[in-house]
Amino acid sequence: MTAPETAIVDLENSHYPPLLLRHPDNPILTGKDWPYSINSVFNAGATLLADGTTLLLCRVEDRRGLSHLCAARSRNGVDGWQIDREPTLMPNPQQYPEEIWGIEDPRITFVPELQQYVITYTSYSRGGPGVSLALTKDFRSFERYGVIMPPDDKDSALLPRRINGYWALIHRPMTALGAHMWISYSPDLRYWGRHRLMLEARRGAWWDANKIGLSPPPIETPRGWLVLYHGVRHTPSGCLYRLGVALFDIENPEKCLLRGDSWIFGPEAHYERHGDVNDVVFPCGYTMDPDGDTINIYYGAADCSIALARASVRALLGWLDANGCCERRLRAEDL
Ligand code: BMA
Repeated sequence: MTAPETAIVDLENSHYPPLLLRHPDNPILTGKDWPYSINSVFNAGATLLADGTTLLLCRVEDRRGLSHLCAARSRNGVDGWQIDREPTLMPNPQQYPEEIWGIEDPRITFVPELQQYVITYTSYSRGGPGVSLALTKDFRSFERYGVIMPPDDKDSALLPRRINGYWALIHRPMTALGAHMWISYSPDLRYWGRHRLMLEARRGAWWDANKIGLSPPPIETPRGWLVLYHGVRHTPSGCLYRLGVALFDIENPEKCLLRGDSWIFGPEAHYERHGDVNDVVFPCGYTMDPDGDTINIYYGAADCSIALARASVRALLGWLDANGCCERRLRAEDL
């Protein structure tokens, strides 16, 4: 039997580098900040508005257990949040029955061609979670396209531009063989096809065995699409949500170039370890600083609050060069 080609951890360097640095003010938003009664706020999409304001589209869970989305705006992306006085986007089950149990986990992509933000979010239907899409120019009025990927599907984001003439959507359907990341294409954002497997959950004891999903929308770099994804480990005391990183070809985003073996960020701080759901870090959005390298990653912590961690794209790529390997080779020997 040949030894697997996974990287052997160099004992001289066995301390994992801190690639994501938590903000000292974490958590930066909690239910106590909200202008109306809620249970919790977490898993927020993020974007920079034209005037430099950071906008978070937060998942807010009420005391029925149902979620809606609410916008919070800040000049510096850390504090001074102006939170909408009322829900910004409510489920509308009369017109969109797939939203009967709420809307969750938005990802925001600004699309220059449309001069609009495209939001993909989970619509929680009787049949399970599906992917819905809405467009907005200002996060005050929204054009809803309804469900674009039927249940059971979630963890979705649109790429900001067409690939070979087609819009590209990353999403995570559940299949009998596991929960893997897929990519699908559309001429008009409504009709989706050419579904391709993009990244597979590993198996066995791996941190990202059986169930993975896209975290924030992919980050476009000169080397390719940098993708942060979450892996879910089932343990006797519950699930552990952690983050991993992979790189995909810029013109052919279903082609994985590098995938890290180790997770790069996991629940450690008190607010990540303890909450409504313990041991969860769940980013749904990032913003890029003017230096073109620093990313501000906004993540839900323990399904109870929103926290911020900063990372360098250059450092993430450097880490992947040192620790990643080609997914296709790994797939053949690992599955
Ligand atoms: C996932 C999603 C997230 C949630 C996480 C942990 O399946 O539903 O919204 O944060 O579980 O509960």
